[in-house]
Amino acid sequence: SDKFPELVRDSRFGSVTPEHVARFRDITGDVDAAVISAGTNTAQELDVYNEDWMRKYKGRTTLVLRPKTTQEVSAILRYCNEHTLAVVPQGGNTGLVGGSVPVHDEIVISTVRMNAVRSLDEVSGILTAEAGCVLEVLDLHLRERGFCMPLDLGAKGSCNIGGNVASNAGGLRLLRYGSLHGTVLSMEVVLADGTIMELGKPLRKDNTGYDLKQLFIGSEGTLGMITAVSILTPPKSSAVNVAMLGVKSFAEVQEAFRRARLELGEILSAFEFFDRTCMDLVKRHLPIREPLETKSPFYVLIETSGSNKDHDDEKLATFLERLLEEEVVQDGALASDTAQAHAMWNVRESITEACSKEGGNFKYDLSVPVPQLYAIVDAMRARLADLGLLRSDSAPTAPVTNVVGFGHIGDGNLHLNLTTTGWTRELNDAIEPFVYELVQARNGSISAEHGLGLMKAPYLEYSKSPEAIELMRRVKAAFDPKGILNPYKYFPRQ
Ligand code: FAD
Ligand code: 2HG
Ligand code: ZN
Repeated sequence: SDKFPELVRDSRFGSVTPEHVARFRDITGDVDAAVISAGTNTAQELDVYNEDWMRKYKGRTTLVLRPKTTQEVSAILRYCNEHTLAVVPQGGNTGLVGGSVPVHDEIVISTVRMNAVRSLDEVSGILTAEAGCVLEVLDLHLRERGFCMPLDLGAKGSCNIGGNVASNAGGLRLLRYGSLHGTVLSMEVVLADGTIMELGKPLRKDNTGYDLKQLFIGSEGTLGMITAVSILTPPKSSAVNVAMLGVKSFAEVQEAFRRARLELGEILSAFEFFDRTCMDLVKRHLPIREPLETKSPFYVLIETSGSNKDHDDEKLATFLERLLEEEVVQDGALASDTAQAHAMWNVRESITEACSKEGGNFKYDLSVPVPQLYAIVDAMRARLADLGLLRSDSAPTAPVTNVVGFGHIGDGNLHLNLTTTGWTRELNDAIEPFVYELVQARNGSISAEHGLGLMKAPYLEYSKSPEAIELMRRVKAAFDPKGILNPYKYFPRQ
């Protein structure tokens, strides 16, 4: 299909036989929920695991295993390794780089049935949960006990904590609580040969040797299966305020950010931006009303979290007044209650879904120095217009219908999205590697948070030196000598 880079199946890998399936049924106690196979289930039931969230990538597995325990994962992997059967670890299957679905007939090992909370230390806030726990379920579990998850993302209703850690998800709270490299304290993993390991300890401090768990954060299923995670969770804030601003230019988005850091200080917990086209798409596809009266070229969403409502209210109101007075912003509104705060967040969190409703999506999540972030969007628009590929009055049938920019300003992370009439090679070649060249020229990262997966594997060299890639290959070989874990992804093809 046009959607895929043409990848030849690696002939070293075995194919699934009825004997293999019978063995997996033994391992999982022959529970119906544990084995989904072509022999027993429909193609649609398999499609759920074969096809990614964007419907851009589709594999051809005939077998999905959904183990319940770490011991089952261990027995499955030991067997797969012995028989050189390739596997894809999968959580909520919300990944955006084609990493969570098979390319050919790799066996999917899903964590969705491993969803127990093992413990919460209510003094330190250390939570230990199995990999298949849904992020939002964990957040609610914690909130009832006075804590919250240190990460939040639009996919929270279906992504799994194991998938979050495997993809080193960033999200909407990173500005405040930092990345998973800081908050994940330990994890339980199963290596390709079935060895179960505890990496690190559920302690704040542990300086005993190489910190091996860090390698698994962002490893995207290439080093082993993560089966449980211990994570440091902060107390939930008793006062949360949200404001939306409308500004005239990207320069003013930056000025608003500079001022927010200065004037909101320790209570600033999120600073997100999106452009006018994002607002239009969200309104077109979802039952959402625009929170501001004036139409602006750019919008900013600010959240503060603290422990003293009156203090935070006053601080945010004063901040907004000053910015309006000085004409840094042209419009602004404070959410007056939780419902309004949710409505404002809803606009920002719905951009991904709105883009997907427009048709095909090409997604790039990039880091470059903040002052140059939006120049990437402008450069992409200019190139596509030059090539006659960008829809406009003079090109009414061109395949690229929108080019939008949004993202986590506080983290220097741009989401560049193109909505298109489909995924063709011509389009792909017009965009890539052009977009990665723009990033490389600014010493940026071609993947700030979504990872490499299948999509960016060929382009790793735009962000990493040949020496670093070679060392990564040696690490991979040490953990997974037969290369059965998530093949075809992550590394450039040799
Ligand atoms: P999957 O998609 O199932 O898997 C992701 C990768 O991890 C795959 O390579 C898979 O093989 C591997 N993997 C999964 N589970 C395991 C495991 N237990 N052990 C080893 N490897 C495993 N990302 C952000 O960073 N920030 C955002 O703000 C954000 N917002 C999003 C909003 C929407 C609406 C959507 C659809 C996606 C968003 N994402 C975001 C993408 C993001 O990476 C994820 O949603 C999430 O972290 C993936 O979790 P998952 O359980 O769905 O993993
Ligand atoms: C977000 O920040 C996610 O909303 C998804 O990382 C970004 O759809 C995207 O490109
Ligand atoms: Zn994001």
